[in-house]
Amino acid sequence: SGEAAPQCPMHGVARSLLGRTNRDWWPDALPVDMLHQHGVSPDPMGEEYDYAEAFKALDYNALKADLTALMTDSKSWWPADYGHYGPFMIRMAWHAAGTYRVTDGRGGAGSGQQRFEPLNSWPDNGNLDKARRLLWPIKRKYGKHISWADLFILAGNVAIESMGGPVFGFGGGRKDVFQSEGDTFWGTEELWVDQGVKTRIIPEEELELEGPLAAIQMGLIYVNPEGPGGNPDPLASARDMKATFLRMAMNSEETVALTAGGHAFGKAHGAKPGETFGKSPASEALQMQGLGWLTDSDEIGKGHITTSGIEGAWSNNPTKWSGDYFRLLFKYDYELVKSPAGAQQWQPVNAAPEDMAPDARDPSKRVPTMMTTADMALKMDPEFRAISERFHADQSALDDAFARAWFKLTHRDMGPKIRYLGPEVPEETLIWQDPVPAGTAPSDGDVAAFKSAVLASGLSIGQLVKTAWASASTYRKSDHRGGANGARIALAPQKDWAINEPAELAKVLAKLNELRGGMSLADAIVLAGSAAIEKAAKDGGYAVDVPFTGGRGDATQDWTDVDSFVWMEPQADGFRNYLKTSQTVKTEELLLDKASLLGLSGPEMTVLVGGLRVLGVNHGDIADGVLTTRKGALTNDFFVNLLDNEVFWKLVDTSSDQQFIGHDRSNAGEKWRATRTDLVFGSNSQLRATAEVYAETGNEEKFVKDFVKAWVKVMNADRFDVT
Ligand code: HEB
Repeated sequence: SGEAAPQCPMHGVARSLLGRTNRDWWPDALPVDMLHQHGVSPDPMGEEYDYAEAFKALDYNALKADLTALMTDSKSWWPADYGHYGPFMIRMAWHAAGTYRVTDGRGGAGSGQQRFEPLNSWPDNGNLDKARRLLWPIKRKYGKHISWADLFILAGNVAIESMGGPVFGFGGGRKDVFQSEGDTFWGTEELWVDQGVKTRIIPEEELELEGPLAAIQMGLIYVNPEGPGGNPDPLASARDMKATFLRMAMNSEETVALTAGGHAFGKAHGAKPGETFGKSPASEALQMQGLGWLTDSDEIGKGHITTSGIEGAWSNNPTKWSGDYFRLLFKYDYELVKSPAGAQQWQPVNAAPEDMAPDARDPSKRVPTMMTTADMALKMDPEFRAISERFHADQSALDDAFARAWFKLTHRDMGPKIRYLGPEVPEETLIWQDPVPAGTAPSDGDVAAFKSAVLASGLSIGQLVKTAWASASTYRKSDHRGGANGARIALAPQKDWAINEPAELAKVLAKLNELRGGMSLADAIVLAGSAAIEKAAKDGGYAVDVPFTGGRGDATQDWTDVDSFVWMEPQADGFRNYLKTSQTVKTEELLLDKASLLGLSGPEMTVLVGGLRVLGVNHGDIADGVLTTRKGALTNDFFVNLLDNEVFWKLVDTSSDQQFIGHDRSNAGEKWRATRTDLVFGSNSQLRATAEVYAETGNEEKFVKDFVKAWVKVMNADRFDVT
């Protein structure tokens, strides 16, 4: 694909898992989430609310008509530039979706996060509070039938359509959440972009994007429009654009199409110095009612004055889809100038009057157009330039590329196509949707026959459970990718990941293929794991059924986007006691991160780790954490032995903090070995409290039942076809 190979996303300077969080930025914020402890949900819609059902009852055409009317219904409290809110809505939708990062699948438009801190107050989201407020009457009208998250994206689509732009489709189904997502790492820096925080890519200092991040400075969605750290260097800006957009799952062609297509519309705002404006919504006074970036309530009537500090439109036709962006970019030389707010920007030299833009407030006036340093990158960087020249010469190529890239941008975090709702879901299947052909559930007879065959096959309990885990545990709830459906574990790149012990895996898969008959490999992998767990539970003294839901399909290599699966390779998997190389984040934090992406609770994570250890699924079959003498039987031995007062733990050697020996207090002899992800269940008070439950006399059967429940949850995490 010509893109740089992804770097290990957890490399660099030691840091905590979440870096800086809302508590650091707004220590005085009302701690509403103190009401949502101990299983209490902040979601006022309640358990019985089914968004997909509610969406199906939506009058979709009426909603679109209302959105179309909104675009040109300028409100006195925030007048529309050029009498059209379209560009503003596109920027809002783009910023909602543009936080997505393929590294951990987090960010994105999927849950309406732009309503909450930190995103509602990010410098880069300046004044988008007004865009969201403009949508409120429509949100109120359609209520439970349309989520904010869907509305943001649909408003962007309608905006594009209403200005004559190309749209590929819309899928609804983004269910709102009612609190700030607490699991997303936004960075460690103490300052924001508008406070002069350092830029994140500086080759001379060997600085590169840290961890899963996909933005170049704290508080930006992607790159600094004025150039890296404010330096107006288009080539360095191209470098930053490539790095950040790659992590947004966009290649260079998509990056050029999106940027040029987006900037066909609207203007940048920098008519006054930004310091004269108020604080962000989260920092503003109560009476501002969640609006920010205004000097006082009088300011609100004056409309959109300064946001980025850059001033002007990109084209002479800012509310109409056209090729004017590239026409002007290539027709003129651009010189570096300063906006009234003091920002670095580029202006065409000797622009003809007809190539000037209308004034946003006074259509009778013509004003110069501009380009940001990032826009100049599309002309100055040789790779970008070749793409830009092609789009300049072929408008229909730009139409198609923009429409497709916009659709991908706004739907990338929705997972399989089966999750899309509504009348405008495109027929065409796209490779980034990770398509899986529909499967057929095996009959009860086939299930039973396969289970006995697999248990008699000579494959160990550990091998069977490990393979099922390896297959299903790629799932991440952040962007609904991965999982057991499709059996992509048998395809590149997953089959070759170090964590999957490729040679061993190939042997297991060959055997399962031999035994599965007409059953899909994806089903066979899961069913083999279930059969092994039933056997192990019986050997541990408790016969249980592991519920199995068949019907998974097998994906093909051709329809597997290898480049984007590369990002999903686990750098650690505490459930298999695996750590690829030492990371910037503690190994137990990586376990927590993985559990969070799997959608597990603390007890679910705990019971799974304890069970998987004694079943023998450790990577490379290392002995660490196998705190049992009955390996292969499903018992609570891990918890009993971990919490044994007669054992004390010491580092194996002080050159690494990863491995420990458990010594018998009576003779100091070695009894066990363990890693950080084992000992954390004795060390962390909250995890210890849960570990105690599973070690307690009388809870042996509860342990087995809870393990099976959590196991089945992981096996079925991606079954959008049945749930
Ligand atoms: Fe953009 C706007 C930058 C991409 C769409 N942007 C804008 C601005 C700036 C920018 C600075 C201004 C703001 C204010 O208001 O002031 N971008 C940028 C950059 C980038 C981008 C740097 C990367 C390269 N965009 C983009 C995309 C899209 C867009 C991708 C889509 C697709 N934007 C946009 C729009 C606008 C903007 C539509 C306008 C808005 C208004 O008008 O309001």
